[in-house]
Parts: sequence; structure tokens; C-alpha cells
Amino acid sequence: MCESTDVSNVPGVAALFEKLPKNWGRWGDDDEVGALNFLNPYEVLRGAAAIRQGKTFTLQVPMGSPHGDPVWPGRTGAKRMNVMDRGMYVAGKADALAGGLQYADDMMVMYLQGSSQYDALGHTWYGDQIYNGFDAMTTVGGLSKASVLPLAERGIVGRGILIDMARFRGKKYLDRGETFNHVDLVAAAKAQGVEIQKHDILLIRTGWIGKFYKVSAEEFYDNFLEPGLTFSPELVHWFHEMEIPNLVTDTIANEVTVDPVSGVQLPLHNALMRNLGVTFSEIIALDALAEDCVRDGQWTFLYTAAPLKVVGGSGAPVNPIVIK
Ligand code: UVW
Repeated sequence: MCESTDVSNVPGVAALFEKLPKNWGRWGDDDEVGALNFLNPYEVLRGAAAIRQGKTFTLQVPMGSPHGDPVWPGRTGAKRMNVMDRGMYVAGKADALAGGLQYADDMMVMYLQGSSQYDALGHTWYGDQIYNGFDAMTTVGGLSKASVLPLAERGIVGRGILIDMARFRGKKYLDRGETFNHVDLVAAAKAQGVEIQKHDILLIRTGWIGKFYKVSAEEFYDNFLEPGLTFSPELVHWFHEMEIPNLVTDTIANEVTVDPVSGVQLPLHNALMRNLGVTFSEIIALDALAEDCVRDGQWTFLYTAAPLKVVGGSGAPVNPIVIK
């Protein structure tokens, strides 16, 4: 479970973000897709120009696995249930359609953030306002502003770059609570022989989700503290100046669970997602892609993703496709 934190000395996040940039109003008062606005037709073509070999990769983790899916503590993985199958016909509880057609049917119960997913820009906030200054009351009963629907309708296409932080640090996966920042990302990119460019979709591998499939659930969730990016004003400025549209990681929450300096939990959800409109894709499978990038030395590619069009959703499952 999530490590308990003494919050008595935790500063308000508003104070933490004072004087840091916001993109509210930059794309109009009604904007609900934030930094995806950077992904214009030029950026789509820049992504397409990164295709060199025709190799494809799908980045969703399995959904509804009988061994459980990786989820934020307190959520549960997707549960798929058969409601029709051959057994129903054999037991005489269902009739074939005229002509003999029989069928299998199933349903699924899941958290929309319970698998590989996109967070809606209205998914997290502090104070009374969500992304773009919309009233936080617009989240009640379903997101009527900045839901996942506008992200899904737009789709995400651009040049992706994979930064393998685990490999850069010489590890199979980063340690519990291990942090890194934008300076480390730039250094890792240099070691890989690539450069993070303005408007790149930033994929960061920590190995953490891969670890979920290698260790017991008890070990994975024990004193839950994910590794990841850590908050600093400089990091927020870097994301702002680089105009990063989308942060994609193989962790459940895209950042270190608790900022070791301030004690604030998930500060980048607010500093990047709420304030800058950077879209977050989480629980993304990056191990196979990383292995291939090591083999062929190509760390950039066309990244495409179409989250499901869930009306009012605070997030939606996704199976991104990468083409190298
Ligand atoms: C929380 O909302 C706590 O996390 P996530 O963005 O991973 O869904």
C-alpha cells in the first residue's frame, strides 16, 4: 500500500508552484487538450519522418490478466466475465440463433485508470480549479470539462523518443523511490546518441512495470513508492520551454510517488498536467521497445495513441502503437 507520509509539514502545492508557468488561456478559454495543441500537422510529419524500418510495437499492458494488473493502490485491475459461451448452450440455458449461430459474450468492470491509459487533463487538481481554470465542480458526477473525450477525439500523433533511465543507471529497474530529473534525461539521451527535441513525445523507461510481472504482488506493492521524475522549478521550466505535449512512462503515476524534498505527493500531476496541460500516459509497456532500440540504435519513432472515447471520463484505456 502507499507509504504513509507525515503531512503536518507539507507545504501547500499552490506555494510550491508560485511563479511557475501555466498554459491556461494559451489555446483559448475553452481549450481541453492542452499541450496536444503542439502536435500540429508539421509535428505529425516530423513523426512520420522518423519511420525508417517499418517495425511496429504495441505498448499496452495485458488487461484483465488472471494474475492481476498493475494499478495504483486502492484501485483494482480489470475484471472480465463471460456472460455467454459454449457452456450456456451445453447446459440448455441459451438457444442458438436461427440457422445455428452461437456466440461468446463477456463484460468487463474496470477503473478507467486501471490499465495502460491516458489521464484526462481534469483528472487531478488542487484548489478550486482544474486545467485551463475550469471550476473543479465540473468534475462532479463526470468531467464536463477537460475530460478524456477531447483527447480521444483528437488522437495523439507525433515524434516519440524513448529515454531508458534504467539502462542509463545500469539497472534492470530503478529502485523504490529513485528519482531523476530533466538533466538526467538529457544525459541519458546523449548516452543513447539522440537529442530530445522540442515537441517530442517523451517516453521514459524505468523498468518498474516490467518488475510487476517478475516479482510477487506483495513485493511490488510493499511500502508502495514508485521511482520517477521529481519536482523542481527548473524541471517545470524545462517542460514548458521544450513544449513537451505528452509524458509517457512505465510507472503507474509517471513521477516519484512522494517528492523527497517537499513531501508533496504527485506534484507533477499538478505542475505539468493541471498547469501546463501536459498529457500523461501511464502504465505503458516499454521493455520490448527498449530492447529493440538497444539492438538497432534507433530511439526515435512515430508514436500514435487513441484513448477510448469515454464521455465524461477522467481517463481511458489505450494501446499506443509505435512505428520505427
Ligand atoms: C492518481 O490519480 C493517484 O494517479 P494516476 O494519475 O496514476 O491515475
